[in-house]
Amino acid sequence: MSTAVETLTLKKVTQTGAVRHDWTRTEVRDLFALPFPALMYQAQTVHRMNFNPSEVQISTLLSIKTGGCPEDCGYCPQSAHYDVGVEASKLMDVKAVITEARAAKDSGASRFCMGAAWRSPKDRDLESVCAMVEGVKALGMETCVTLGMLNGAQAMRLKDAGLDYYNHNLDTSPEYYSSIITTRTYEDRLNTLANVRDAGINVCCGGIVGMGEGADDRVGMITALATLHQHPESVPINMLVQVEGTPLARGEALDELDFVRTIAVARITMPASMVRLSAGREDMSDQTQALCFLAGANSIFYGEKLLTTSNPGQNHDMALLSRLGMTPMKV
Ligand code: SAM
Ligand code: DTB
Ligand code: SF4
Repeated sequence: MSTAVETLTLKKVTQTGAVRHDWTRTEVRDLFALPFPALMYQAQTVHRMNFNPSEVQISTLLSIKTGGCPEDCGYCPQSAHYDVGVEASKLMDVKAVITEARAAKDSGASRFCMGAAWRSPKDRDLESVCAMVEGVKALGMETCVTLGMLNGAQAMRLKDAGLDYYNHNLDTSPEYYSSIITTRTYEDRLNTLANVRDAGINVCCGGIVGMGEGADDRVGMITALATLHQHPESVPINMLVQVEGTPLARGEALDELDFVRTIAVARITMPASMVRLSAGREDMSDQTQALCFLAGANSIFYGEKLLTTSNPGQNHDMALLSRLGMTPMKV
């Protein structure tokens, strides 16, 4: 891209500081194509207009219902379609969940995210999840759940229980989606997101990078997220964790700089959203993670486990933040 175009794009993004919902694929493609220093400069500029760049929001994840999922998401160790060795479990007991949340709070997490391997929740299970949300909120933590597809009434029920965030990812571009998942559509995903939004719950929605997608699929994914009527308040960008037994276990690893670029473009196009450096940190060097923070990531999952796979240890993460002079964000 020429310097003139570069400067023009920068002006458009940073002079207004505006949150735009009319991003075109061409504009997003142009951002991805910027020379790395120009891209990082734009991302940093936008980041600093909206956030303290030294602060990182910390969320802890707990799998409240593991495995045995009827969906066939090609990346997921919890799908019943693949032989991964993840043992399917029942929905956890409410008290046990609250004990875990208290421990997460004591270790410094401000948000507790509960994930269930469901296509969509049954009404009786939803009542138990609502009790978990109420209990975790009573500890003074923010709550997030990810339970699969929701209808309008289910979203309203979660809102009544006091839920702060619902995680539901678009995962990739509309075009690549059916290569990864066949048991539901992009449209299904968008419908759930609309139900969550209509219920007044904050949206946590992002995707995965490194699933064998093309560069234009990353453009398509970010464009889909950045053109939602309201941007997700939280945008998790996951690096695929290749799990043996899943169809995506043996794909070619992605250039980590392309992952950093994806974070930067998410930051620029969704300037007021929290961008989460999500799954995949264990396979990343501290230096790559530092680049992600420079690119505008300001949230991480903290704790030794994600849902079924491992995450860097808490001591390692605290040491990394300290080496970078960064601090956990208070709620
Ligand atoms: N069943 C619910 C759903 O799919 O919406 C909630 C749980 S699901 C595990 C939440 C998200 O985790 C997925 O949308 C995907 O983005 C992410 N995820 C799952 N497996 C992953 C993997 N191996 N690597 C990176 N991200 C993964
Ligand atoms: C998200 O985007 N990433 C988290 C959370 N939302 C629920 C899940 C990552 C799961 C990684 C694979 C596993 O541990 O099973
Ligand atoms: Fe099930 Fe969610 Fe895993 Fe897909 S990503 S298989 S819906 S748990």
